Amino acid sequence: MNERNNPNQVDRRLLTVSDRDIFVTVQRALLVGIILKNETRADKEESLKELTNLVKTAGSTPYIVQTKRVDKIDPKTFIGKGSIKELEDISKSNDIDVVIFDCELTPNQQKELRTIFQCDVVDRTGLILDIFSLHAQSKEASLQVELAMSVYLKPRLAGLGKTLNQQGGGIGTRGPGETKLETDSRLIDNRINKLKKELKKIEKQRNVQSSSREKNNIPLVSIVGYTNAGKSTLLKKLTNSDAYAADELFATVDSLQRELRIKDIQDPLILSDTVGFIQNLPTTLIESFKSTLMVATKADLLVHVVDAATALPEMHINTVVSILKQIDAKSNEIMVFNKIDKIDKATLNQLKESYPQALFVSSLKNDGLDLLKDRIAEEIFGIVSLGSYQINPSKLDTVAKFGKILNVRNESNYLVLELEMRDKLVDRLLSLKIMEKNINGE
Ligand SMILES: Nc1nc2c(ncn2[C@@H]2O[C@H](COP(=O)(O)OP(=O)(O)OP(=O)(O)O)[C@@H](O)[C@H]2O)c(=O)[nH]1
Ligand SMILES: [Mg+2]
Repeated sequence: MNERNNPNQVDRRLLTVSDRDIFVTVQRALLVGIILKNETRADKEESLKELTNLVKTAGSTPYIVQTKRVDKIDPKTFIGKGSIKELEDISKSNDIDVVIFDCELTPNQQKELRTIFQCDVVDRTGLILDIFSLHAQSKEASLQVELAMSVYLKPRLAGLGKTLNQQGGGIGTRGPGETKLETDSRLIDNRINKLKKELKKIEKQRNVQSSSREKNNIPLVSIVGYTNAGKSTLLKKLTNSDAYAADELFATVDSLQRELRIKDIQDPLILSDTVGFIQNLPTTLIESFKSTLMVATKADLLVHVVDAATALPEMHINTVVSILKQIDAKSNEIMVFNKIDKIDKATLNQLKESYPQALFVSSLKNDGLDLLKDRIAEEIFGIVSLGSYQINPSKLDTVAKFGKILNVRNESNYLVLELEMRDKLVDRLLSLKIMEKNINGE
């Protein structure tokens, strides 16, 4: 299992995307949900619940949760004067370390609110970036997060660089892993360019690997879905391998590939796990993680995992569909509702009625996974059908690897085979001229 820093450790208590340097054992967070014009409290409930989980994953304590209605966004402070006064009082009397807004703040709004509250102020994007930075394991993911954070921080640090450098580290200056984030805005551009170059190099290596997979006709199946849906657990169970799974948001920020073997098929498949999606996933992250997300774009098949136990499956599905569109991933998709062990029969039946094409599994309990494997095989290799084909005798072993030979008849210089084989494998062997249709129709 991957080593993961324990967010409960003292030195893990700080949000990285900030320009302050406060050391506290447990960051007490005040969470602010925002209801915009034309939105209802119910609309925002799930988002706020998600924000609470994000804050916990980042290692802070969601101490107080407030919801504010914003009919007209104040360009200077986002929320109106009355709300500011209220939050300021709450923040001071409860010794709040960080105020976290469930929306995107402009750099100026963030700066202004920070001055008013006299504590750290972070928006949803900053919080998500922070979690990505805690969870990045591979070199590529670390560089991608650092790039996203640098792009995010650049306008936020304008004019603050000198002061920060003098403070010498801490929040906002710590990047993923051991990297120290550049805080001098004059130097950020150089760093951004360097990161982009390094990532291009890694992307090139990745392209070499993927073209060798393509040359060898090894199909790629990519698991996609909302964060915490159970993607890594599913990959682990399907391939009997190790993948880090945890009840955290964005537990996986790297892409992981494993070989998947399907009964009766000699050809392996590559199954890939990847970073989860969330509503309002920061565009800077999508940009920076493009090469990781390419795995979904290049896939021959997408396995879209949905948490069956979530309150809003439709919202999760729509979010995933819209991000897949953004990254131009348009392969066929199997929708898989996971965690059915957590829901009652009535809910399960309701989901089955609403999504008749979907599969319903519990990765944890190994329930429904064989059916899923069959469906993957069907999508990739087609259905099994019976046929009669002619081959050169030297090709018998090769053909036997792809299907079940029921009968062999020896003709003067060729063999006639009766065989059961999946459609797409038949097409492949025909196009490679390894076998041809038995024209006598026997
Ligand atoms: N009850 C139940 N829990 C599950 C099931 N599958 C996964 N989980 C749990 O759900 C949590 C998230 O699982 P992961 O596999 O890490 O989810 P993920 O989609 O990879 O999440 P991210 O990488 O964070 O996007 C873990 O605590 C798993 O143990 C399931 O079928 N049933
Ligand atoms: Mg995962």
